[in-house]
Amino acid sequence: MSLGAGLRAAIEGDRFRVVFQPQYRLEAGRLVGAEALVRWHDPELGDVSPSRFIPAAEEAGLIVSINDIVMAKVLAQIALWRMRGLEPPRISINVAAQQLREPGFVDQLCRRLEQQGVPAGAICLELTEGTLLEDIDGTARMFERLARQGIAVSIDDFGTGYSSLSYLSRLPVHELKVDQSFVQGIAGEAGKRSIIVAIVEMAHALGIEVLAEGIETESQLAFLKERHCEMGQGYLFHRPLVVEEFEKLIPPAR
Ligand code: G
Ligand code: G
Ligand code: MN
Ligand code: NA
Repeated sequence: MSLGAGLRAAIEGDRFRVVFQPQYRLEAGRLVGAEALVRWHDPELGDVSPSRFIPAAEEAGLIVSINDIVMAKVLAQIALWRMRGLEPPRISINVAAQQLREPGFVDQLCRRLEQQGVPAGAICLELTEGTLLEDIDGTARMFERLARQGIAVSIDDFGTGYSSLSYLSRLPVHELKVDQSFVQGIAGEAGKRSIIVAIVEMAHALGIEVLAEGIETESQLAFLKERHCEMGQGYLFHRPLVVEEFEKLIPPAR
């Protein structure tokens, strides 16, 4: 079976699950969020990594459907937590630029939030930088609409794409996610350290917070704290967790 056919069957058969990777404020060590990440177990293919099937889904024109399923699952989960008296931290959801460009995206998202009784501040949308630049004016308009609704936006994999710094000043963005390749180069590569320092300084000059991904060691953490990177996620804290494990980390509501 091809990946594309497998993905179609998985969409039909509701075979996707969502895991949550905790995000921390580095200085205080406090849980401030989580990234929702999709997982796919296929009866024939076994566990397929998103790094394989997300590109395949993009090619097959299925990424919007899959992201939509993830979005629905996350909103339903947040609603369930809130019903049980838990106040989950902000959940970041990966969104394709393609999806953002669909007419009615923001309206539909707001409607779903309302239906589920989930406040806009409970989620954050993660977008990768490359595709946003293709239509900078359209992107700016869309981000402004999201900002008006109180929905935060984060730029994922920052530093790996075109990283035109000037476009950032035109977009209402709340957070930059420093790509893990830079974090993993902290110990050995002066160039990677310099890029992190430059990203943090530039972000702060624009009033944007920074989250580092892929933190695996104490020395990476120490460097990032010293350079005033606000937040982070990575194996040092937790791997992506199934719902039952993640919710144990949510402190009881006051
Ligand atoms: O979780 P993992 O490291 O295997 O993910 C690999 C890549 O797949 C990451 O870049 C991650 O952002 C992406 N990914 C994971 N879940 C989703 C999702 O729900 N939607 C999209 N578009 N990408 C995802
Ligand atoms: O591109 P995106 O930021 O969405 O990718 C997040 C991916 O990175 C997830 O698939 C997650 O499993 C993976 N990841 C998260 N933390 C670490 C880490 O500390 N080390 C490594 N190697 N991968 C990580
Ligand atoms: Mn992401
Ligand atoms: Na990333």
